[in-house]
Amino acid sequence: MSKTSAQTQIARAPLTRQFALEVSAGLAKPGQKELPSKYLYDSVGSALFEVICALPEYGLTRAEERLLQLQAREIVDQLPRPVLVAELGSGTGRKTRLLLEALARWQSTWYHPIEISPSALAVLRRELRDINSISIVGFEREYLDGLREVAARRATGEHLLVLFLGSTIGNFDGAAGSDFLRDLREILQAGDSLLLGTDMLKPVQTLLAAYDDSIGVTASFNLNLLARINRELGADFNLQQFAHIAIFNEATHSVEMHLRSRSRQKVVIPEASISVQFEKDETIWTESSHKYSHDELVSLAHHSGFHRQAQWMDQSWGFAENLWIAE
Ligand code: AVI
Repeated sequence: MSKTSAQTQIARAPLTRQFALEVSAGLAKPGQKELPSKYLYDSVGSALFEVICALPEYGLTRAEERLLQLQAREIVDQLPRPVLVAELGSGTGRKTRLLLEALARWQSTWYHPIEISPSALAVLRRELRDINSISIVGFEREYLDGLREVAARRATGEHLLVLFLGSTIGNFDGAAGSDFLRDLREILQAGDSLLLGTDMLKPVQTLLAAYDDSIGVTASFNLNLLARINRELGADFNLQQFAHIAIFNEATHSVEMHLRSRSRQKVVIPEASISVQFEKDETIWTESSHKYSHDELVSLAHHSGFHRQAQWMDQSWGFAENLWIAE
């Protein structure tokens, strides 16, 4: 083994350990088994997510791109100056570029993507390096830890703009979304801004098609989580024995992705030191994607300590870009 690969393995060990612990806790849960949705995004899952964004049934990403194409200048013109930009989760940079180019018209800007994946940060640096007047310094951290670092770097009089695009906030389960926004607000100073992308409630049929597309990309994205457990934790999930399902939970206004066991079966996960029994039709809950109403956004802003400055809506899909100011 080369020195570099030995070092990489040592660095990866705690991450694998954490993955094993969370897999074991989720699958040993009494009642509904579950797996954390953040583990959908290894390199295969991230590539599949890119394909999902291009699917005709999944209008969310295109809607947000349309909005930013039309409104980036107007959004940026509402911000206090000078402004420092932090982004939670970096994506491919396509949407961010529109905002940074609009900002570059009137100031040179520090841009800090915060992202736990080093490869995603590297892609972003490459994609955005040609924008004049933008200096990029990324942080390989959990969202709020990274944001604390950015906040600590601001110069006196400089405002902070936090970008949280793509309705990623909708993937926080239950109250975790509003708790997260409250914690985020605590890091900000009054007058700082948050640009929050939110996917809106829409007909159930449209939602179910978006999360269970006709060529099975979302199914592969979901099943890849079991394949990842096989690859990284030595498990023996037979992928043919699980089916992807998407359901709309009327009580929580969320689309849920599950993996349904097609038969009664046992799966062994050596690196997590467990074996798991599945009944026929029992499911593993892998992701929630919350869909927002106007009234909910009003109360979410209020309860997390923000004033709603402006909102831009893509009516054809139902997606909102919300500009909130810390009170
Ligand atoms: C990243 N996130 C906003 C996506 C969503 O729509 O909730 C993840 C996704 N899951 C299945 N399709 C897309």
